[in-house]
Amino acid sequence: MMKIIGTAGITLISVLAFGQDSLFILRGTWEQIPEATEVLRLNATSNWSEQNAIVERDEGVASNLVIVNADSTSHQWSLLIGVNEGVTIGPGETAVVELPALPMGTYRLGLIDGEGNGLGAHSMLQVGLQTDANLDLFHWNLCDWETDQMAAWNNGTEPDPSAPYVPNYFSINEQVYPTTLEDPNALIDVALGDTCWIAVANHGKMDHVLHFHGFHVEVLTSNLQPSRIGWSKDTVPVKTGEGMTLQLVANQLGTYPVHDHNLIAVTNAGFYPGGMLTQIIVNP
Ligand SMILES: [Cu+2]
Repeated sequence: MMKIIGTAGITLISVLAFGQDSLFILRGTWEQIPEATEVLRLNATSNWSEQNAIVERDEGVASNLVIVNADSTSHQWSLLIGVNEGVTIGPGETAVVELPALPMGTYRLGLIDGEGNGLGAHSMLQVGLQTDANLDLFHWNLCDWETDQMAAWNNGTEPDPSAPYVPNYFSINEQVYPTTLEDPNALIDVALGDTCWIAVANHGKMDHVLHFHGFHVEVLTSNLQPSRIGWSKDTVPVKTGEGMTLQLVANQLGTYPVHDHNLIAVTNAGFYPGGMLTQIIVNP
C-alpha cells in the first residue's frame, strides 16, 4: 500500500497509456436527493462529483487501476463485482489493482462493503466500446435508493436486513428526472440515421425493466443474460447486478421517452414524473 501522495507519479504515467486510470473514493453530499445526507462516490479526481466516474479499457488488454480511499473509513473494493473478490482498502490508503483482459462489454465495479455499496460508490467498466469514433456512446448507471437505509449508514448503524425494502428514489447516473435530461450521457441526443450504443449497469437491489418508446434496441452484450444477446426488443429487463450493452439505430425523428416500466421507479419520493426516466431525441 502507498500513501495518497505517492500516487501522483503513477497516475500521470498511466493516464498516458490507458486514459481514466484512478478512482477516488470520496464522501460528499448529493443535491439530487434532499433526504440523503452523505453519500459515497468513485470520482476521477480528488474533486467531489455526485456522479460516479466510468472506466474505459480496450478489449483483451490487461491493465491497472489505482484506487485511492480518501474516505475516513475502510472499504472493500471489487474490480468486477460478482466475479472477483474484494480488496480491503483502509482510510487514506491507495491500492493498485489489476484489471484482467476482458471481452467487449459493460461490467460493474465499485465498493461491496455494506456502507460503500449502500451509499452508492459503484460504477461501470466499459471494455472495447470506444473503438469507433462515428459511434455515439452513452451510459446509464442505474440504481434504486431507500433513504431510510442511507440514513442508517450515515448514523453509523446497519440497516435492518429483515425490514421490507421500499426504495423511494431511482436514478440514472446518480440523477433523477428531470435532471437526467441535463446529463449528456443519460439523454440520448443524436442525428437521424446515427447508430449509438448504451452501456447499462444495474447497481440496485431491484431489476429495472427499460421501456423504449419509438425504437427497438438490440442487446450486444450481457453478463447475466447472455442468451438474450442479439435480441431486439422495445422492453429490456436489466437484472440486479447486470452489465449490458445496447445498440439503438435512430431511424426516425422526434422526442421519445425511455423509462423503467415499474411505475414506482418513475417517481421521486412518490411524486410522478421522476426517477428513472430520460429521453431519446433524434434531430434532422
Ligand atoms: Cu413506456
